[in-house]
Amino acid sequence: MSEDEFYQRAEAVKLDTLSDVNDIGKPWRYEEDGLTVTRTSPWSPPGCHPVGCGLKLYVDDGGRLVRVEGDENNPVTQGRLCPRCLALKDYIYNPARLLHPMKRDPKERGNADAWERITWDEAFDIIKDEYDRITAAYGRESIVVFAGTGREGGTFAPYGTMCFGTPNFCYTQSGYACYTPRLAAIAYIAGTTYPEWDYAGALPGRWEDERYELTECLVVWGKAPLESNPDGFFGHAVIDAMRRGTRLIVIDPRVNWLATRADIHLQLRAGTDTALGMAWLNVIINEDLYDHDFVEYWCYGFDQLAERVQEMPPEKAAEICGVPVEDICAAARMYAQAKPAAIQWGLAADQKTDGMQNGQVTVDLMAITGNLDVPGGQILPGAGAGHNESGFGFEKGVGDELQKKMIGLEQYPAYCMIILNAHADLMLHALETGDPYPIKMGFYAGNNLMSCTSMEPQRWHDAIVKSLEFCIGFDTFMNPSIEASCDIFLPLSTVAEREGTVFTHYAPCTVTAGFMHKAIEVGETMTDFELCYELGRRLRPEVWEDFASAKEFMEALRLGKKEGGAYFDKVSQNVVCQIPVEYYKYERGQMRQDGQPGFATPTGRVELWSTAFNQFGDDPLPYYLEPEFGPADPELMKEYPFILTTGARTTAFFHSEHRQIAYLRELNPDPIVEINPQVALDLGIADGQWVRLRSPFGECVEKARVTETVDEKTVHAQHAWWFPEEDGSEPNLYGNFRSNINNLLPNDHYGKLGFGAPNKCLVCGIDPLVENYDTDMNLIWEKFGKLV
Ligand SMILES: Nc1nc2c(c(=O)[nH]1)N[C@H]1C(S)=C(S)[C@@H](COP(=O)(O)OP(=O)(O)OC[C@H]3O[C@@H](n4cnc5c(=O)[nH]c(N)nc54)[C@H](O)[C@@H]3O)O[C@H]1N2
Ligand SMILES: Nc1nc2c(c(=O)[nH]1)N[C@H]1C(S)=C(S)[C@@H](COP(=O)(O)OP(=O)(O)OC[C@H]3O[C@@H](n4cnc5c(=O)[nH]c(N)nc54)[C@H](O)[C@@H]3O)O[C@H]1N2
Ligand code: SF4
Ligand SMILES: [Mo]
Repeated sequence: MSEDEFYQRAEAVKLDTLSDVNDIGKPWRYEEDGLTVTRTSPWSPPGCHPVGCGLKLYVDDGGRLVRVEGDENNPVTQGRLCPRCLALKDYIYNPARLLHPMKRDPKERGNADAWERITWDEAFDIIKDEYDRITAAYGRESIVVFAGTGREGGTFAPYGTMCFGTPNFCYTQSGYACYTPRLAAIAYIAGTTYPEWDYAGALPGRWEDERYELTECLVVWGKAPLESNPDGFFGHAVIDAMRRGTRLIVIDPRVNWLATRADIHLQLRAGTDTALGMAWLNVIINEDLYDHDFVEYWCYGFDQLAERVQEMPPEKAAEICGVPVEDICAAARMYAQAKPAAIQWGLAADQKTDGMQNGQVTVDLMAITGNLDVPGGQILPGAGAGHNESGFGFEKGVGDELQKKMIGLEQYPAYCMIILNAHADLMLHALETGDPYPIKMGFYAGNNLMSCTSMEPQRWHDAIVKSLEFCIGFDTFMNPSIEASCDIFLPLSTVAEREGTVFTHYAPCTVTAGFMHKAIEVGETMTDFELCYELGRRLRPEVWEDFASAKEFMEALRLGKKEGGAYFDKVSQNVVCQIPVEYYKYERGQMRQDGQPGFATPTGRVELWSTAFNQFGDDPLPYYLEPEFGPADPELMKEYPFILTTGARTTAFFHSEHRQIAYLRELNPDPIVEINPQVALDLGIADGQWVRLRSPFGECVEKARVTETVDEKTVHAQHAWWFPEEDGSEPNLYGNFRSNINNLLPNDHYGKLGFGAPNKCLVCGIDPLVENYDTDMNLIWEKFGKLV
């Protein structure tokens, strides 16, 4: 995409009208009780998805943050905060936080004591020398940017495109098994992007707004929004809606808080959602519960879909999923008969080999029930609102020739092109083997792959340490990946130390646009925008000549304007703005660039028979894949008799972060695995006892919580554990591989289009241990509790 096109698209998202939209609450900064209060809308770091819960930062005369409170003026969050923002002070002033650049001799990688403080200038000089040397010898494609989840750094494509000029910006979770399979499913099937549940977030009158219709039935599917506030969605909106009468269906192998309040809880076997979705389609079609008008005028391939789902009668799904057939039918009827109804589909949809097909059946359900683009159903962005930041600077910074070298582009174009990302599993192979070409330099942009992002983390560790001649970490704290593999460390600013923006739902389906205001200064830190700009213009001045400052770069990329920061300064005073939403856009030609009614697909309709899937060589209709490592292999089940699901979020932590925050660690001191009481009895495991978890790929230890939240077939293990209080040097590496559930999970088991991974549905065995690895909370308080 050219820059001109980019700015046009930014206009399509109505970002240029922000200042006129609305002006909510008190001024952005004011005095109260002798303190300066700054209202802000945080994103990251600390890591969070782009929710931007309204936050007030209280700063004393000495410029120190002394208190945080929720900002009641935010129209969606209304003052509510989770523990991580409440503990912000303990994160910012934590004694383990790193506030200056550092270098280490590459021979000393893995030695936690070998770091040496340097200046920013020295850091930039070293990086420039290494960049010039490595790109001259191996080309820019030999650089990989390790990307993570949707925090600012994690999705910051300009690091790849404009700063280093490499096509290899790479999110390193196998099969890109987070969000993008869902996003790709709707993009290929309906030519739009992630459909969020309409919780009236964008309407000035919120729930009472006359344009809104209360969602009669909400399906929370493989998602735990109260704990995760995922992808820019404020989880408590579910409770707000329930209080108004919304009925709930929860589809989850675990009993989570919402499941206990649901009308129907389908407690299915992990990894079998696609079968369940096909059975819902079967019931809805066979019982004639679908929206005839929508199907007739706006869908393509209905008859083929109707025929395909005959292969999955509810009785068959009941057997596969382990759920009573009458519950499957009752839930499908309840969803289809409610007007409007919505589905909140979560991460579990992606984390299976047939993740794309799971996405496909979900979009099909939303479509044939007529819930797309309607009040109280699923909101969709209008034409051109792709606002694809991942393309920003690609032409100028990378160029067509180098783009073709993106790892995985040839084999998995449906994956690599949708989000301009190198393929995770093929990147691992390139690091291990030098095929198709050597990877020599790395940069961690909000990624801790050895503790969290990546499966078989020892493989990633060994490949990176062996392959990379030079590697840079940019973070708030030291972490195992940086400790093991970096030669330079650069310090990162937190939300309280920075300016910026936060668009809920990653921009296209934004309901609120928030602005971050700088309230304090700590150490010598930079933001992702600042580092990208400062480093980029030193490495490649020709790419950066159009931007006068890091702030102007931020203004251009996020707001589609270039006014030296003046436009940002003006609109950011709003702190938070609602972005107008429109419904039934497909009827009025607002979903397609050419202004014709319908959807932006080749047929102009929602493609239940997908021409895109067909073109990419996959089945155009949904199909269910039985998990490869599961009951389909009875021999395997003898050794590994349980189904392991992993990574359901807790409010205490964001992935591998926050283990140094004593208040948060106190909430969850040890890595927890949930085991059913009957299983505990059979295996002789007591509540609180440590156990070994093992799979054909590896093992780790976690602490048993004996609980009925899981049934007798299922165990659930927390992910992303490491121990910042322990020795950081190799081989201990902060205990990184001891309780790392990703030791048990494989790479290379994705679907036909390159997406999906069995990270929430693998087999595992459990052995009780006599050893006790309990965290000493006194040590945590001593080490991390006294703020500096
Ligand atoms: N506090 C906190 N918030 C976070 C994060 C964090 O680390 N901490 N991470 C962020 C990120 S990157 C993401 S992607 C989101 C994810 O957030 P969500 O989409 O909410 O996903 P999870 O919390 O992983 O899991 C949600 C539910 O899926 C269930 N589940 C497990 N396996 C299956 C299955 O096979 N089928 C079904 N139907 N359900 C299953 C789990 O039991 C759990 O209740 O959260 C984001 N928000
Ligand atoms: N078993 C299992 N594994 C999983 C999951 C699961 O459900 N089960 N979930 C997976 C999912 S969905 C995801 S998205 C990945 C997440 O994986 P990652 O996104 O890699 O998350 P972290 O490992 O926490 O590493 C992120 C690092 O980024 C830093 N950081 C935070 N904010 C910023 C920022 O704004 N800029 C920069 N430069 N750095 C920042 C943090 O301090 C931290 O050290 O994990 C995956 N791993
Ligand atoms: S979800 Fe929690 S950490 Fe994220 S912005 Fe809201 S209160 Fe802060
Ligand atoms: Mo994620």
